[in-house]
Amino acid sequence: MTSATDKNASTVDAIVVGAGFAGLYMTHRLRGLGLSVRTIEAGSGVGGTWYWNRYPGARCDTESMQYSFSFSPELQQEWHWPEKFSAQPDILKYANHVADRFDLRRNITFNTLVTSAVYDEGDDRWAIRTNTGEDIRARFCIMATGCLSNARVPDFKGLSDFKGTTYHTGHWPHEGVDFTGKRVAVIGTGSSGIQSIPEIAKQAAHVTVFQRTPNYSIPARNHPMTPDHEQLWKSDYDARREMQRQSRTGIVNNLNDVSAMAVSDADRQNQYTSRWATGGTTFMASFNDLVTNKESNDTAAEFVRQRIAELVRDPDVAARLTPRDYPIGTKRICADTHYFETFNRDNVTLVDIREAPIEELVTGGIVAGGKTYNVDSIVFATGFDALTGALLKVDIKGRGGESLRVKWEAGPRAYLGLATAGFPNLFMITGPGSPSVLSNMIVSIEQHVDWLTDCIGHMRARQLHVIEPTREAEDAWVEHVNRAANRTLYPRAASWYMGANIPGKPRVFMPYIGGVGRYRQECADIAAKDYEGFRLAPSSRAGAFQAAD
Ligand code: NA7
Repeated sequence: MTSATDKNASTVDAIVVGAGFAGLYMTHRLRGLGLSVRTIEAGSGVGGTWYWNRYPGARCDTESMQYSFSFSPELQQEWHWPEKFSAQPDILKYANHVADRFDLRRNITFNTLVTSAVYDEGDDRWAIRTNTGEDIRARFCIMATGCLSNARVPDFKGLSDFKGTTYHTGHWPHEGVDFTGKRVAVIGTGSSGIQSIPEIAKQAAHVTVFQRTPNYSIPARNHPMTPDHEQLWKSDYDARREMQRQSRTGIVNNLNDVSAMAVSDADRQNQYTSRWATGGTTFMASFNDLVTNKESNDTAAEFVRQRIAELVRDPDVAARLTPRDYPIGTKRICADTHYFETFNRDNVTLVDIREAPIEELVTGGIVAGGKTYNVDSIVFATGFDALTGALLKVDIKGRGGESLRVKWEAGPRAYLGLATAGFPNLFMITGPGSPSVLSNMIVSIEQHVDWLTDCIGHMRARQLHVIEPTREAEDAWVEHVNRAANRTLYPRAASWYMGANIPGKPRVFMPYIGGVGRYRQECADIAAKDYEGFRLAPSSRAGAFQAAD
């Protein structure tokens, strides 16, 4: 019999890949169910995204009181967040606290990568191999590998010729980096670039920012947590958590549930002005149709463009920082602290690589538009192979040796974004086809983990040991996800939601935009109808589930 405390066990009920928030909570719930669990984590500690992304200025753009677990009333009451929007070190501290408080480390093997997972049809188990040469067998294989965890450095010509230091924001050195006196290039102006550029500019001798696409960003207006705000949430946490679960994005954002076109120009301007003054990405909740109606969207986009023109002193630089060719919100909107103002500093230069493309990297720097920019360091804030990248990094083979990489060649296909036909007992937490990155990740993680825990509990109670979606149910779900996306403006942007940042990746809108509340209901309905769209098979032998201690 395998013990839940034995992290060296080679046969377990469930293997969880990843010890970020999804992996931690999944481990906790499976153990609560009495299953033996092994959790395999590439890093040397817990926290996932918040373990890896340690770049200067890294901060969550969902408010702290909402970006935290709800499953333990004690945890949510006792934890104190120091700021309105949490900085990465505080979120990592919280992840570590959760791991300790619920004694999860005893299940986790750190510094280990899962390299392959192969379904053994003879035994109805997954055979998992790690880069340390270990083989583990498990009935359930649960991928808690994160949506933005496969960091990517573009394949620039001459990449290895550069002799200075290079960093990727998603793989930042744990000891930090001192840029004092250095000439630094930052490539990329997504969330990571927008958060790190102001911090790097305070320290470095000079920063040259290489921008491919200008971004819409709203001032975060972060501040220390006020006792009143903390109390407001803590005194009413149950009701507020429920509001999060039923909302569109998993965030209580005071959605102004009216079209931007249904109000007067003055009222519309007041709404934007007030949201801009409050700060944060809930700016997008100013009206209910900003991502579905282009005319409405234009009004919000124009408001932000005007603010950029006010914030940036040099009109040419302001023009280059101004997004014009995609609707606001259709690439992930950013929240910043003095991003646009940073371009007023004497030690910051903007290079628009649409006008002056990066030609190559050379020993001393970057050549763009025929000009050489000599730098000591390059920061790649170039993002991730989002949603599918971390899943497909593992060589996953299902029934008949079918490869997930091959199955998903034309884009991901998953029923509910949770499971995929031909791969029994393989689950993805916040996988493609679920709200995932369009939502407050912790709310979506909890919903998936809870649903899955119920599902596995249901199987155990009925002596069922194999679950797998049907191809028909999966096709219908993928169609539903596509239809939902096509009702919005999202497909109009070349975003990582669409796989557009990776050369050769299929252009498919990957997350489900139907909304967190609606998706939760859809998942609940399917479970209530005896897991409609899934095929469940009985246990081939007695004692299919091992007991944990
Ligand atoms: P993002 O949002 O994917 O941003 C990456 C940035 O890097 C973006 O500005 C890209 O321009 C740019 N990029 C990517 N490839 C290249 C090449 N080849 N040349 C020049 N510039 C390039 O990643 P982040 O890490 O900032 O944020 C990811 C998420 O983490 C964020 O949305 C939050 O959810 C948290 P592009 O826009 O593709 O033209």
